[in-house]
Amino acid sequence: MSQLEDIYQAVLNGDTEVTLEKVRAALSAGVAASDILQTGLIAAMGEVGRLFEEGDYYVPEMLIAARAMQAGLEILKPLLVEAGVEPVGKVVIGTVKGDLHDIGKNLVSMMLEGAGFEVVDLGVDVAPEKFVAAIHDGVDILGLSALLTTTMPSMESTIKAIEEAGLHDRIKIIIGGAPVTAEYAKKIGADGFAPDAGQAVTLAKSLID
Ligand code: B1M
Repeated sequence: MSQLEDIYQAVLNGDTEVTLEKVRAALSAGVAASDILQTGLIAAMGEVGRLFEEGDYYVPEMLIAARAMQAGLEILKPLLVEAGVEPVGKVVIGTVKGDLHDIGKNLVSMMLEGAGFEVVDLGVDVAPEKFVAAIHDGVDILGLSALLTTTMPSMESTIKAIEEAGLHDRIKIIIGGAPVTAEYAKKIGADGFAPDAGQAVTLAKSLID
């Protein structure tokens, strides 16, 4: 089995110790951090989702797989993030109300930090009022993440709350998460959508230029 397959399997088994061991071994053998992320960790979470849909995995299995992935991600973080010297802009980010998924949002935060943005992460299950309260002078971008079709409407209510507070003309709002699309972003009045963490960085940079 290749090193990336070992990592994939360890996450699928929800085995944090083995995930840590295999990620370290792959790095020592010279495997690129980005390959470990995409082909090992992210691919495994995709399979976890598929197994959950098929009824072969339940919430506890999803949760322990997510923990194993996050442990692996912690090792990769310093390698994926090459901190910029001067912040290029400030981003407030969070997973919207009702939604507890944070792996994708954490990845987006990490990549933004790596690209030189200052990031204020409000966490998960963030109510619209909390997003509004976090928009101070100096904030350039608000990032909203949602992984559930049932919490996508929280993105719309958050944008509405930002508009009602008269803050939308001061910031750009970007959204993302597995069920989110560019069409949905347009429909709810967001300024942009990104399908993954890398493209979130490109989008954020283009919006502050
Ligand atoms: Co949940 N879950 N989950 N889950 N979970 C999904 C999302 C699901 C698709 C699984 C499935 O059925 N196949 C399904 C949603 C179905 C739907 O809405 N149509 C689902 C469900 C149903 C649920 C529960 C309702 C299950 C239950 O209780 N019966 C429950 C809801 C809890 C809640 O939130 N209120 C639930 C719970 C959980 C756990 C807690 C067990 C765990 C989360 C742990 C955690 O996050 N700390 C979990 C997990 C792990 C998943 C799957 C398996 C993996 C998600 C993940 O981390 N992916 C997921 C299945 C899947 O997505 N295939 C699933 C890896 C991550 C890197 O990708 O998050 O997509 P992603 O992020 C990407 C992009 O989307 C994008 O960039 C990221 C990096 O490239 N992106 C942005 C994300 N945010 C962005 C923001 C941006 C820009 C880009 O700008 C601001």
